[in-house]
Amino acid sequence: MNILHWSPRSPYVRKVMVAIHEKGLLDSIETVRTLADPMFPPRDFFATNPLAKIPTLERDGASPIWDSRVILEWADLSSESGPRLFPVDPETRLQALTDEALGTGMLETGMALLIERHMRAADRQDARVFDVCAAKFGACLDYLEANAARLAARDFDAGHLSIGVALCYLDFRFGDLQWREGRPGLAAWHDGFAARPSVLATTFRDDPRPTE
Ligand SMILES: N[C@@H](CCC(=O)N[C@@H](CS)C(=O)NCC(=O)O)C(=O)O
Repeated sequence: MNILHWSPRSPYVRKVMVAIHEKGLLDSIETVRTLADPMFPPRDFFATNPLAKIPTLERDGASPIWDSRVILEWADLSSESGPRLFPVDPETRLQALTDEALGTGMLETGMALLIERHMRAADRQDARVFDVCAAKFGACLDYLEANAARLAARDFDAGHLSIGVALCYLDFRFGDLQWREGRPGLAAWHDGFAARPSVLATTFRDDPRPTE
Protein backbone atom coordinates (compact mmCIF):
# COMPACT_ATOMS: atom_id res chain seq x y z
CA MET A 1 0.00 0.00 0.00
CA ASN A 2 1.20 3.54 -0.77
CA ILE A 3 1.01 6.04 2.09
CA LEU A 4 0.09 9.66 1.37
CA HIS A 5 1.02 12.25 3.99
CA TRP A 6 -2.16 14.27 3.97
CA SER A 7 -4.13 17.14 5.45
CA PRO A 8 -7.62 18.42 4.57
CA ARG A 9 -6.27 21.98 4.96
CA SER A 10 -3.55 21.73 2.31
CA PRO A 11 -4.27 22.84 -1.27
CA TYR A 12 -1.22 20.97 -2.55
CA VAL A 13 -2.59 17.79 -0.98
CA ARG A 14 -5.98 18.52 -2.52
CA LYS A 15 -4.40 18.67 -5.98
CA VAL A 16 -3.09 15.17 -5.37
CA MET A 17 -6.37 13.88 -3.97
CA VAL A 18 -8.30 15.21 -6.97
CA ALA A 19 -5.79 13.45 -9.26
CA ILE A 20 -6.08 10.19 -7.31
CA HIS A 21 -9.86 10.27 -7.66
CA GLU A 22 -9.68 11.21 -11.36
CA LYS A 23 -7.24 8.37 -12.09
CA GLY A 24 -9.16 5.74 -10.10
CA LEU A 25 -6.27 5.17 -7.67
CA LEU A 26 -8.12 5.59 -4.39
CA ASP A 27 -7.75 1.92 -3.46
CA SER A 28 -3.97 2.06 -3.84
CA ILE A 29 -3.33 4.74 -1.20
CA GLU A 30 -3.80 5.12 2.50
CA THR A 31 -3.87 8.69 3.86
CA VAL A 32 -2.04 9.62 7.06
CA ARG A 33 -2.80 12.96 8.71
CA THR A 34 0.56 14.71 8.90
CA LEU A 35 1.38 18.05 10.48
CA ALA A 36 2.94 20.58 8.09
CA ASP A 37 4.13 23.80 9.67
CA PRO A 38 6.89 25.96 8.17
CA MET A 39 7.79 27.33 11.64
CA PHE A 40 7.61 24.01 13.49
CA PRO A 41 8.40 21.20 11.04
CA PRO A 42 7.85 17.77 12.61
CA ARG A 43 11.45 16.59 13.06
CA ASP A 44 10.69 12.88 12.70
CA PHE A 45 9.28 13.59 9.20
CA PHE A 46 12.71 14.71 7.90
CA ALA A 47 13.71 11.06 7.48
CA THR A 48 10.88 10.61 4.94
CA ASN A 49 11.03 14.03 3.26
CA PRO A 50 13.95 16.29 4.19
CA LEU A 51 11.73 19.29 3.40
CA ALA A 52 9.04 18.03 5.81
CA LYS A 53 6.33 19.12 3.38
CA ILE A 54 3.05 17.57 2.39
CA PRO A 55 1.99 15.99 0.11
CA THR A 56 4.60 13.27 0.35
CA LEU A 57 3.93 9.82 -1.04
CA GLU A 58 5.65 6.80 0.50
CA ARG A 59 5.46 4.31 -2.35
CA ASP A 60 5.11 0.61 -1.73
CA GLY A 61 8.52 -0.93 -2.53
CA ALA A 62 10.02 2.30 -3.97
CA SER A 63 11.50 5.55 -2.68
CA PRO A 64 9.25 8.33 -1.35
CA ILE A 65 8.27 11.14 -3.71
CA TRP A 66 7.10 14.65 -2.94
CA ASP A 67 5.81 17.82 -4.54
CA SER A 68 2.24 17.88 -5.79
CA ARG A 69 3.22 18.09 -9.46
CA VAL A 70 5.52 15.09 -9.12
CA ILE A 71 2.78 13.08 -7.44
CA LEU A 72 0.38 14.10 -10.22
CA GLU A 73 2.94 12.64 -12.64
CA TRP A 74 3.02 9.47 -10.54
CA ALA A 75 -0.79 9.24 -10.73
CA ASP A 76 -0.72 9.71 -14.52
CA LEU A 77 2.02 7.09 -14.95
CA SER A 78 0.31 4.63 -12.59
CA SER A 79 -3.10 4.50 -14.23
CA GLU A 80 -4.42 4.49 -17.79
CA SER A 81 -7.94 5.31 -16.63
CA GLY A 82 -9.40 8.80 -16.31
CA PRO A 83 -8.09 11.89 -18.07
CA ARG A 84 -4.51 12.14 -19.26
CA LEU A 85 -3.13 14.76 -16.81
CA PHE A 86 0.05 15.44 -18.80
CA PRO A 87 -0.90 15.37 -22.49
CA VAL A 88 1.46 13.87 -25.06
CA ASP A 89 1.00 16.42 -27.83
CA PRO A 90 3.88 18.91 -27.30
CA GLU A 91 1.92 22.17 -27.54
CA THR A 92 -0.96 20.86 -25.44
CA ARG A 93 1.52 19.56 -22.89
CA LEU A 94 3.23 22.96 -22.63
CA GLN A 95 -0.13 24.64 -22.10
CA ALA A 96 -1.03 22.10 -19.42
CA LEU A 97 2.31 22.55 -17.65
CA THR A 98 2.09 26.34 -17.82
CA ASP A 99 -1.45 26.33 -16.43
CA GLU A 100 -0.32 23.86 -13.77
CA ALA A 101 2.44 26.28 -12.76
CA LEU A 102 -0.01 29.19 -12.70
CA GLY A 103 -2.36 27.42 -10.31
CA THR A 104 0.55 26.36 -8.11
CA GLY A 105 1.96 29.89 -8.20
CA MET A 106 -1.38 31.24 -6.96
CA LEU A 107 -1.17 28.79 -4.08
CA GLU A 108 2.36 29.98 -3.30
CA THR A 109 1.08 33.56 -3.25
CA GLY A 110 -1.68 32.47 -0.87
CA MET A 111 0.84 30.77 1.41
CA ALA A 112 3.02 33.90 1.52
CA LEU A 113 -0.03 35.94 2.46
CA LEU A 114 -1.14 33.52 5.19
CA ILE A 115 2.34 33.42 6.70
CA GLU A 116 2.51 37.23 6.79
CA ARG A 117 -1.02 37.51 8.15
CA HIS A 118 -1.01 34.76 10.78
CA MET A 119 2.58 33.90 11.65
CA ARG A 120 4.16 37.33 11.99
CA ALA A 121 3.52 39.65 14.92
CA ALA A 122 1.25 42.55 13.92
CA ASP A 123 3.99 45.14 14.48
CA ARG A 124 6.39 43.26 12.19
CA GLN A 125 4.01 42.70 9.28
CA ASP A 126 5.07 44.28 6.00
CA ALA A 127 2.32 46.07 4.07
CA ARG A 128 4.26 45.50 0.84
CA VAL A 129 3.68 41.75 1.12
CA PHE A 130 -0.08 42.33 1.28
CA ASP A 131 0.07 44.73 -1.68
CA VAL A 132 2.19 42.43 -3.85
CA CYS A 133 0.05 39.37 -3.10
CA ALA A 134 -3.15 41.30 -3.87
CA ALA A 135 -1.63 42.55 -7.14
CA LYS A 136 -0.55 39.02 -8.13
CA PHE A 137 -3.95 37.54 -7.33
CA GLY A 138 -5.61 40.28 -9.38
CA ALA A 139 -3.27 39.78 -12.35
CA CYS A 140 -3.66 35.97 -12.30
CA LEU A 141 -7.44 36.17 -12.04
CA ASP A 142 -7.69 38.72 -14.86
CA TYR A 143 -5.43 36.55 -17.01
CA LEU A 144 -7.64 33.55 -16.29
CA GLU A 145 -10.81 35.48 -17.11
CA ALA A 146 -9.26 36.46 -20.46
CA ASN A 147 -8.26 32.81 -21.02
CA ALA A 148 -11.42 31.10 -19.75
CA ALA A 149 -12.51 30.06 -23.26
CA ARG A 150 -9.06 28.59 -23.96
CA LEU A 151 -9.25 26.57 -20.75
CA ALA A 152 -12.72 25.30 -21.58
CA ALA A 153 -11.65 24.25 -25.09
CA ARG A 154 -9.05 21.73 -23.90
CA ASP A 155 -9.65 18.30 -22.36
CA PHE A 156 -9.23 18.18 -18.58
CA ASP A 157 -5.56 17.98 -17.58
CA ALA A 158 -3.15 18.92 -14.77
CA GLY A 159 -3.51 22.61 -15.68
CA HIS A 160 -7.26 22.62 -15.09
CA LEU A 161 -6.76 20.62 -11.92
CA SER A 162 -4.21 23.05 -10.50
CA ILE A 163 -6.10 26.22 -11.40
CA GLY A 164 -9.41 24.75 -10.23
CA VAL A 165 -7.94 23.83 -6.83
CA ALA A 166 -6.30 27.25 -6.52
CA LEU A 167 -9.70 28.93 -7.02
CA CYS A 168 -11.27 26.56 -4.45
CA TYR A 169 -8.50 27.64 -2.07
CA LEU A 170 -9.32 31.31 -2.61
CA ASP A 171 -12.89 30.48 -1.56
CA PHE A 172 -11.60 28.60 1.50
CA ARG A 173 -9.06 31.14 2.81
CA PHE A 174 -9.60 34.42 0.96
CA GLY A 175 -13.36 34.78 0.60
CA ASP A 176 -12.96 38.55 1.08
CA LEU A 177 -11.22 38.66 -2.31
CA GLN A 178 -14.57 37.92 -4.04
CA TRP A 179 -12.68 36.66 -7.07
CA ARG A 180 -15.84 35.99 -9.10
CA GLU A 181 -16.73 39.71 -9.16
CA GLY A 182 -16.36 40.95 -12.76
CA ARG A 183 -15.08 37.55 -13.97
CA PRO A 184 -18.16 35.71 -15.28
CA GLY A 185 -16.23 33.48 -17.71
CA LEU A 186 -13.88 32.17 -15.07
CA ALA A 187 -16.71 31.75 -12.56
CA ALA A 188 -18.69 29.67 -15.08
CA TRP A 189 -15.66 27.54 -15.89
CA HIS A 190 -15.05 26.97 -12.18
CA ASP A 191 -18.67 25.94 -11.61
CA GLY A 192 -18.02 23.04 -14.01
CA PHE A 193 -14.77 22.16 -12.23
CA ALA A 194 -16.41 22.27 -8.80
CA ALA A 195 -19.12 19.83 -9.96
CA ARG A 196 -16.60 17.06 -10.78
CA PRO A 197 -16.98 14.08 -8.41
CA SER A 198 -13.22 14.24 -7.66
CA VAL A 199 -13.60 17.84 -6.45
CA LEU A 200 -16.81 17.21 -4.50
CA ALA A 201 -15.13 14.28 -2.72
CA THR A 202 -12.09 16.27 -1.54
CA THR A 203 -13.34 19.42 0.20
CA PHE A 204 -11.14 21.63 2.40
CA ARG A 205 -11.70 21.42 6.14
CA ASP A 206 -10.09 22.98 9.22
CA ASP A 207 -9.70 19.79 11.23
CA PRO A 208 -7.95 19.75 14.64
CA ARG A 209 -4.18 20.01 14.08
CA PRO A 210 -2.29 16.86 15.11
CA THR A 211 0.30 17.23 17.86
CA GLU A 212 3.91 16.47 16.93
N1 LIG B 1 5.81 22.69 -3.89
C1 LIG B 1 5.16 21.87 -2.91
C2 LIG B 1 4.62 22.74 -1.79
C3 LIG B 1 4.06 21.89 -0.65
C4 LIG B 1 3.80 22.73 0.61
O1 LIG B 1 4.33 23.83 0.76
N2 LIG B 1 2.95 22.20 1.48
C5 LIG B 1 2.71 22.87 2.73
C6 LIG B 1 1.36 22.48 3.28
S1 LIG B 1 0.04 23.27 2.42
C7 LIG B 1 3.75 22.40 3.73
O2 LIG B 1 4.05 21.23 3.77
N3 LIG B 1 4.29 23.33 4.52
C8 LIG B 1 5.25 23.00 5.53
C9 LIG B 1 6.54 23.70 5.32
O3 LIG B 1 6.64 24.55 4.43
O4 LIG B 1 7.47 23.38 6.07
C10 LIG B 1 4.07 21.04 -3.58
O5 LIG B 1 3.61 21.44 -4.66
O6 LIG B 1 3.72 19.97 -3.08
